[in-house]
Amino acid sequence: MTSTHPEPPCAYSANRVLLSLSTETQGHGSTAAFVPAGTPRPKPSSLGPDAPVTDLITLTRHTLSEQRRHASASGDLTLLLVSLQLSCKYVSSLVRRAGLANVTGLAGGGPNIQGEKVQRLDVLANEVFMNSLRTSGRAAVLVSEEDENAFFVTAAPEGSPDADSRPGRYVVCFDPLDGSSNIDCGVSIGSIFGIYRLPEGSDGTSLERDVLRPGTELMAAGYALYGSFTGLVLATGDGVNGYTLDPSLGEFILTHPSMRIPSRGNIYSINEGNASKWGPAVTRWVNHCKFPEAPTADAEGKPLAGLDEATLKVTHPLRPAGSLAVRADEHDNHGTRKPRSLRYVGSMVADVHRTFLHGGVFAYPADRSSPNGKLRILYEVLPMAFLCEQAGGRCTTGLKRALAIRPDKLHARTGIFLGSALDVAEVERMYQDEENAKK
Ligand code: AFP
Repeated sequence: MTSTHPEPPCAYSANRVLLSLSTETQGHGSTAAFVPAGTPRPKPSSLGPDAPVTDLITLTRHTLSEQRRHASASGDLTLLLVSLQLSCKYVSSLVRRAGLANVTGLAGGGPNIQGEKVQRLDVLANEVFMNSLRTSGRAAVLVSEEDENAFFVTAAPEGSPDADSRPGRYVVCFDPLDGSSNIDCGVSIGSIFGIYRLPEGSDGTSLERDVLRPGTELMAAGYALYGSFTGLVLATGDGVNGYTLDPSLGEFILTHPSMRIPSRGNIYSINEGNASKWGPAVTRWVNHCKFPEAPTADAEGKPLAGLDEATLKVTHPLRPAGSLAVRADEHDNHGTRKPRSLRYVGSMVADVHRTFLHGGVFAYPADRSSPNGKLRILYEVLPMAFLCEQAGGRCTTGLKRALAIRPDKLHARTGIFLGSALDVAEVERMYQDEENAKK
């Protein structure tokens, strides 16, 4: 007899992905995931492989099992992650009801510290994160995109509205709702967070010592994506794992273990409306994504025989004149001469998630009108750079490794290129060529 419900409910499907993975290299969607030997594996039901999976690997179970592998772990990070999970689930549920409940539209009260319009959902998401983190007993300092100043968690007196607040040992920098200008049109949005441990001996009261730190000191980072599904992608220093929210259980289930960014991709992602303000390296990179040209120089940058400036003006009209050569190892889309595809959502989480899965480059470069770029270092760039490197990708400002940047203020910004290691290295070479041409 044919069942009218041949597919098990989604919670079980998610773990079925893991059940079917062997320890060999596996295709998962378009991500080739290598599943290391230590990856937990759900036990099949005694009713056989077609029965729902009864052994669910939730995010909390997974972090607890990771914690057991580190003898020095206190369990505090796991508890902090429980608070962050709750925040993401709550924001996800607000987003899902956004068109029905009274949560969309402008909040009123003027622009935020970034000079951007504040949506009602921005305010609610910020309150959700702040409340769950300040009462977690694990957070020392909270930095939010929505708030001008850092919030130093202290134990508040009994009877006060903050009475549940308890300070801990972690600094959490977060963007509670990234891409919020996309809310009203139903486009994917997300939340981003980065976690530092307080330096040894610190009491968690100094902005310079405790908060304004490079991404190389992050101990964990993650993002939640509110799209066609709600996902949470997390790195705690030992690779990157992806979890999918089962709305019926209210649990994030491990579905994408050990995510790896493909080393090359066929997508470039950038706001082309800013083209008139770009410098030569960005213009050159985008032109060659769109109009891959034959090489004019060998892999070392030495001009190919017979190609002089006059000939190149005709054969390579898009090539900037002078020393910016088109080298044999780049620009022709890795030998295919096919233009790359442009994809740009305008929500960093959605653009980065696609880049993690399908490869290519997501870029928000510095330009003439924004010499420091648009994206904020502490709660956008550094967490994403940490995740990217942990997944085998590369993240640069053009000339510097993004993860090594130390912000000089809470809401400092920088330009970035993030994604497939070989594609990002190509952009870096173009920036280097531009620098060399200036000498
Ligand atoms: P909003 O939260 O104001 O929508 O900004 C989103 C964002 O910071 C980031 O998520 C996007 O990548 C970027 O801005 C998009 O910026 P443009 O609209 O200038 O392309």
